[in-house]
Amino acid sequence: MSRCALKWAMVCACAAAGMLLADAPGKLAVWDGDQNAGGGGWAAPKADAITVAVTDDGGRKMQDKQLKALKFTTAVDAQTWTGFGWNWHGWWPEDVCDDVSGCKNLVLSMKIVYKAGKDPGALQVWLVSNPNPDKNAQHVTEKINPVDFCPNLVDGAWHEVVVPMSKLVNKDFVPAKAWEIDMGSWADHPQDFQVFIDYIGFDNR
Ligand SMILES: [Ca+2]
Repeated sequence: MSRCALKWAMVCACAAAGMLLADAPGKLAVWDGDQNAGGGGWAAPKADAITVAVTDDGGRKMQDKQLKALKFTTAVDAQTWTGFGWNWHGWWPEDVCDDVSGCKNLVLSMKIVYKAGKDPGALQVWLVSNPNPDKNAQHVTEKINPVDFCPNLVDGAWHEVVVPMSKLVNKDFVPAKAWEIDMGSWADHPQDFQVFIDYIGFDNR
């Protein structure tokens, strides 16, 4: 059993909705919309047209089955920050989390589409660990640009983005208490795009 799987098997105090895939030692899927479909999200800035939702509109197809995905929709003016996040536990109960401390990589299945000339600007992705019980402390990883790990990410097709945890983990984030992923984008130009995320997981490849 890999360390990632072993760690997972040993986690008792940290109740989790994420499932270790039986056929893939060391692979931890925390959200896929289908098998592991819990959670809740946020989107910013606050506007009716800026939303985060679980949808089967735009998700991947597998053997004729339309799979569910997260869909973040945003449209903002030039020089405006926009972003969203998904807490795969829905922020409750207050001590819930997943132990990803033995995992080497964050793995995302993503698709980004945009209106002509309104592409995402400087994308950032980061993880958040459950702050309980020290709620005043920072619990956020380093922010990485997913395009650095997948140069074709904004071409409108599905991509698997593999980010080494070593690029994310810092002194603030607690890998044993992971519970949320966030993404933001800022640009000089207007932005009008959608991010689909079909899978959020961790592995040891
Ligand atoms: Ca899915």
